[in-house]
Amino acid sequence: MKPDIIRRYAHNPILTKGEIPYAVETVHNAAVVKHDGEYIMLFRSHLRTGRSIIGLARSRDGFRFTADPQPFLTPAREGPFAAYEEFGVEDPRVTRIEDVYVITYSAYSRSGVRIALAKTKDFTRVERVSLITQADHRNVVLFPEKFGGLYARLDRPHSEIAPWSIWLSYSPDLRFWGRSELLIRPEPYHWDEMKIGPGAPPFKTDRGWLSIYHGVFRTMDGAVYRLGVALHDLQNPAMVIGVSDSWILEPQDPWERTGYVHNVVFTCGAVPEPDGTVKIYWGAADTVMCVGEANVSELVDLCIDHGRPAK
Ligand code: BMA
Repeated sequence: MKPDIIRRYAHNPILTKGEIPYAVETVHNAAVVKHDGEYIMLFRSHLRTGRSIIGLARSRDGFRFTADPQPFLTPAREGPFAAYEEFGVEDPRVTRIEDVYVITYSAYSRSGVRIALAKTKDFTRVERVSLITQADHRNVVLFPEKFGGLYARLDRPHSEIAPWSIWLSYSPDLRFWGRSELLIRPEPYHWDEMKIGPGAPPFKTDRGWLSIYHGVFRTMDGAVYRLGVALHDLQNPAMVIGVSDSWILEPQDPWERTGYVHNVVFTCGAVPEPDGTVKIYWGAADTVMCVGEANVSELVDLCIDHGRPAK
């Protein structure tokens, strides 16, 4: 049998609700970055109200994490964010831009789901900056570099007319976004035909920006969430060099197949390492956190040699 392209860590799941020092029901969909020699994980947790908050855990090796005593980000109770976070904060992503960590997360309220942007330098103090979409956008991931003087992001607007697709937008200041265009569409009768969305923030390789995204297929038993990869041109992220025809990870382990939502692997973060591997983190069944490793060059090869049309 061909080995899996993502080698699952032998001791998955790496973080579960029993290891969190405050009351939560799940630990999933986490962003991970390296900061000052530590791996910092921002994870989502459901409370018993069914609403979500964001916690923080730390690790020296990227595999064994210890959660901080208090949550990192809970819904704002006052100010301009409060009305849009009343139902919870979900699915954070973190990108280091210059010397600041920029966090994007889903803000849920009776007005729908929007994306909020916050900044931190040290994961101690966090400052909310702006709500950067209207309702019905999710999965905003930022590129760590500017293109022609503009910041860039991938995201996934909600649409009843077209299958939910990956879009690109630009901003001069991380607050105001525009020049939006559709880049990648789900492929009909394919593992990602129902919807796709950006997963981990894109990271640089010698052959392009690698983006790990999620794709959803509808079955008689509900939706199945898997992960795929796409490669964007280094100078022009609007140019999609390739989208892998096949998924790179699907629910397989018991905790990926069964949980709060069955058959889900969902990434919000990946950490490329100096040795040419990447640690990919995923929430399993919306219940626990897992990690696996892949060779970056093999993921890039998949996009180039086994690609399918982007749209
Ligand atoms: C998506 C989001 C994710 C979740 C996934 C599977 O729509 O809500 O946060 O992991 O569904 O339930």
